[in-house]
Amino acid sequence: MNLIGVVFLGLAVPSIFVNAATKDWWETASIYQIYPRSFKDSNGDGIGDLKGITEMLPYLKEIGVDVTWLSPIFKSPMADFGYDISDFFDIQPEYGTLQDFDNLIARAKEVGVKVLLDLVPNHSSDENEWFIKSLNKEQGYESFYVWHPGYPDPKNSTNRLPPSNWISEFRFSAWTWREERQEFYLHQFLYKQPDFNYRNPAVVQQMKDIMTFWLKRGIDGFRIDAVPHLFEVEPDRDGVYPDEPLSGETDDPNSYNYLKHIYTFDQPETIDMVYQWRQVVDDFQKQNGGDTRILLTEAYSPLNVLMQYYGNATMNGSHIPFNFHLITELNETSKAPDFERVINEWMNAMPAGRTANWVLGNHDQRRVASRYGVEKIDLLNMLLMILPGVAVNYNGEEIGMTDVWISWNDTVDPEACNTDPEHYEAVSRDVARTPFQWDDGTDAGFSTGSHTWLPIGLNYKQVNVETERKYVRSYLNTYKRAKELRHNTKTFQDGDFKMVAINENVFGIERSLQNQDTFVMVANVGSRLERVNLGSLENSLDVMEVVLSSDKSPRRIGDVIRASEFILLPNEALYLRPKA
Ligand SMILES: *[C@@H]1O[C@H](CO)[C@@H](O)[C@H](O)[C@H]1NC(C)=O
Ligand SMILES: *[C@@H]1O[C@H](CO)[C@@H](O)[C@H](O)[C@H]1NC(C)=O
Ligand SMILES: *[C@@H]1O[C@H](CO)[C@@H](O)[C@H](O)[C@H]1NC(C)=O
Ligand SMILES: *[C@@H]1O[C@H](CO)[C@@H](O)[C@H](O)[C@H]1NC(C)=O
Ligand SMILES: *[C@@H]1O[C@H](CO)[C@@H](O)[C@H](O)[C@H]1NC(C)=O
Ligand SMILES: CC(=O)N[C@H]1CO[C@H](CO)[C@@H](O)[C@@H]1O
Ligand SMILES: [Ca+2]
Ligand SMILES: [Ca+2]
Repeated sequence: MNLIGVVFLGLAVPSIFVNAATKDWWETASIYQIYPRSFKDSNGDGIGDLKGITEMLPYLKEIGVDVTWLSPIFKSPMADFGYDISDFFDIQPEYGTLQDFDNLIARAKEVGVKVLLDLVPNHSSDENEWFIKSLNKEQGYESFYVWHPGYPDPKNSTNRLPPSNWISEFRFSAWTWREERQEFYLHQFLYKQPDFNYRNPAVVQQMKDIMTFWLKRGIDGFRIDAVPHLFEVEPDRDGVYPDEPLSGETDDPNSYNYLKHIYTFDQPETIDMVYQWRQVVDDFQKQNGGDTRILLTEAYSPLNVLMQYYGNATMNGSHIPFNFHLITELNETSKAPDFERVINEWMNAMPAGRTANWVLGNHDQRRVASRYGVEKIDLLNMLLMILPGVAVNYNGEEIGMTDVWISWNDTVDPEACNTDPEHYEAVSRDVARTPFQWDDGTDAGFSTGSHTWLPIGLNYKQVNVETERKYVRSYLNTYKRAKELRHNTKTFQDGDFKMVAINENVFGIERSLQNQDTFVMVANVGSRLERVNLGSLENSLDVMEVVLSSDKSPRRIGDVIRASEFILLPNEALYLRPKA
């Protein structure tokens, strides 16, 4: 061996070693959102619960989930299905007890799945004792929420006008009058969800205490809800809140989109709050040991704002500022250059040393199979698994569940109920919240009861876990196989990333790592046959072997293609590697 060889070897070994040592568990994690009300009902009341989740934890392991986040399970009048919390320290009785929760955590540790809880810091329920105390101006709680007397109505002496023109996300004024206190309170969501006053240090401390309480019960971190809504602009010296300007987007004065939310959304103080919460989880780990506890933050904000969530030179922030661009920027009409642009945009915007993440769906969005079309289910799951960083799925995506049509009578989502029978379908989130489809039996195996809280999807006889386990090329098995590659292949975890639009309809992704197999994903998002040449991806060799193929592909694992010329069918997606 010559000297150069020795030098290279000497450099290469430590760099691989360092790389392996610096990737923390969460940096390549697969995250799976469970909507507890719809996952598994253990007692036949038609509502999912904690015992149901506990029973199904081995399933999460089966499909390669590292960590699950549970939508809120705290005590709540359920005006917004748990996003209106009346007691942050207890479990909603329909879902179980604190004991059931502890059992869930214990079982999750046995199975090897981590658990995150959904922190809803922006607001509580109006039935929360803190709100009642604030309403009565009890000492220490006077300014726990945002109160204002509003203004006399010149046209009607018994009426008061709200402090500003602000509108709730769920329509109508964001201010509601309370006779008891002779003041309005602010609610950026339902009137049942009064906003906390984050300019009050007692509120900030209260939220940190909530976090510590659940960390002590053994959870691995939090998904934090509706972060951009935390702060509103401060009133001026005369106590006046400024009106928001009209957006010009709609004529409907009760619609949230009627205004430009320059005073109630993405206020600069929000970023610092996220950094403070990071400190809470970091401190907890320092004091108690164990794996890193993580923060996921929900914000539908512009890219430059999202990047600040990660942290700055002196402070760390959210481990995972949710990247919703696969939801908000792409859909069934998107072309290959759109995919390339949207995905590379995030990669290029990320500050050095941070971890990418990709969210395919959640409880507030139509299902991915309905947004992109059922023929792209495999393609999108394969895309998610080969992208670098953290992959986030919503329960049901792995089996290809679709939106379920819900009649006006069956509609329960408050965002939809605040509209009318003509308009509810445009905003209803019920369609993606129907019970999980476990098998082809009664209530799709979700429940044994005679009634479920939302109807079961009509396609449950075909689209369910038990049936899909039996077919090699089911959505579920393709998902599992993609997950296995992601988990067990160093290139998927640490490899460099390159994405190109090969033409209008075909994109290619290459993951490569020194001394390891290169993997390529190629996909046709268009509706006709495409003749493909992978030449624009540097490391592809000419003869490649199929490692995984979507349901729309005639190719099987082990089939060989010539990278310089092959045909892709519409919606066909392949994982390839150089043929040994
Ligand atoms: C004046 O305001 C009160 C309280 O909002 C309302 O009940 C009443 O109907 C109003 N009167 C008129 C004439 O609009
Ligand atoms: C990082 O953020 C913190 C909290 O907002 C701020 O105090 C600090 O000045 C920032 N540091 C840099 C280098 O921007
Ligand atoms: C941020 O977190 C990383 C990973 O835990 C750590 O290495 C780094 O020192 C932290 N940075 C700051 C500014 O605290
Ligand atoms: C679908 O995505 C494309 C770009 O990817 C965009 O131009 C178009 O407006 C989107 N359509 C909808 C209905 O969101
Ligand atoms: C909806 O409910 C109303 C009142 O219960 C009933 O009269 C009506 O027939 C129902 N409509 C449908 C489509 O089920
Ligand atoms: C996008 C969004 O608004 N997500 C959640 C934000 O908080 C509200 C109220 O808590 C929830 O209803 C949403 O699901
Ligand atoms: Ca139940
Ligand atoms: Ca707020």
